[in-house]
Amino acid sequence: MKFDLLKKDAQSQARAGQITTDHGVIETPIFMPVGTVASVKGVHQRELKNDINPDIILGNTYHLYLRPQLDVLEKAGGLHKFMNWDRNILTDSGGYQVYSLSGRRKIKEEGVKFKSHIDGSYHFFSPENVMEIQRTIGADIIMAFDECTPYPCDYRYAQRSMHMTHRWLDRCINHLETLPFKYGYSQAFFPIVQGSTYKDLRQQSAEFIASRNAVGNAIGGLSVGEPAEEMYAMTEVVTAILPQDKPRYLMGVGTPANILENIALGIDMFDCVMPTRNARNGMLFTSEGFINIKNKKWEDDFSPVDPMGLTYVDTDYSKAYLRHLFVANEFLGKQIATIHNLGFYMWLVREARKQILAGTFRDWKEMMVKKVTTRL
Ligand code: PRF
Repeated sequence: MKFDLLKKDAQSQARAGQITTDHGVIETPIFMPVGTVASVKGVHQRELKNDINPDIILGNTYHLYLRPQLDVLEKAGGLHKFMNWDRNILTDSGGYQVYSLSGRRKIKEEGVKFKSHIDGSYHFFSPENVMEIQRTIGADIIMAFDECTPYPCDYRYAQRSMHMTHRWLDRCINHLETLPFKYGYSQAFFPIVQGSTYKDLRQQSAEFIASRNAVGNAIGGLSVGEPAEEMYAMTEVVTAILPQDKPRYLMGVGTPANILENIALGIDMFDCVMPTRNARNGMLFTSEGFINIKNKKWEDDFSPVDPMGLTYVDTDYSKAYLRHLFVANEFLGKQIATIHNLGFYMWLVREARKQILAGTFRDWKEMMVKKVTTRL
């Protein structure tokens, strides 16, 4: 994997860059649509590629390990072939999903014993077996196995957890060295900064992670319920320490405003279920603000879903029609809303990149944050 930093904004920490892997180029800042179980929910790969057009999508180790399971993925020749997606994929390590999804879990130095949310069976994740699992899934970027602390989190717990995440990181690195690539292309490995909402822990963690000299670095443990201002404060502390010449990935973030603010703080990569999950609940993001399409006020509004026309669904359908689909609980409503929201998120990061390259990012960002936080 290669990262070229193309431009640094003069009035903020924002950056425009380019990541190159064996599955192609990723222009940064980037938003990665979430395809948890080898599917971006409700979206055909053809639409994903032709209409939404992301350079990279995300999959989850936790889910794919439980279903369809590794033997199927291995027989398929890896996740790209299995799901018919020939661009980049990143897999999260399960270091977040075991805490947020699995019924019962027990965290020890050795690893985490957890109960499947599907059938209640027990499983064990360690830094070592999670590296093996991610080799078999075969994403282009794979993540360290970490512990994502909850919010709020007392200082002692956050400190102990951070040190364990650091020890787990070295176990991931040592074990990866013994594991060859499986499918003829390489995989980049990103470690994850933790440290909850404590500035000194975040500093320590960022220094530790930077010292391991990985090709890219991630920030975890944020967007777990803390106020946005605390998230931004932590991002700022960490990006000041992480190397400039490596991409920075802020995991599980966020709203359009969160993304813009974190781009301004030097983040290059984002993922979040918000555009897809909220779409299925009838919430649409637009460049003028967000709307609840189920609202009665759209009942006879025959204007396009979004006059910007970022994706074909925006102009092929009216708000009144889309509202009807939601009220009638038709699949098609969720599908249209998902394509729309992903189209908007992709536009947002692409436009941010253009503004960074043009030297106009900060003023544009200030204006956009006001718009995207408006309820229409
Ligand atoms: N760790 C991992 N994945 C994550 C997170 C984390 O802390 C978060 C936190 N927002 C989202 N996804 N491994």
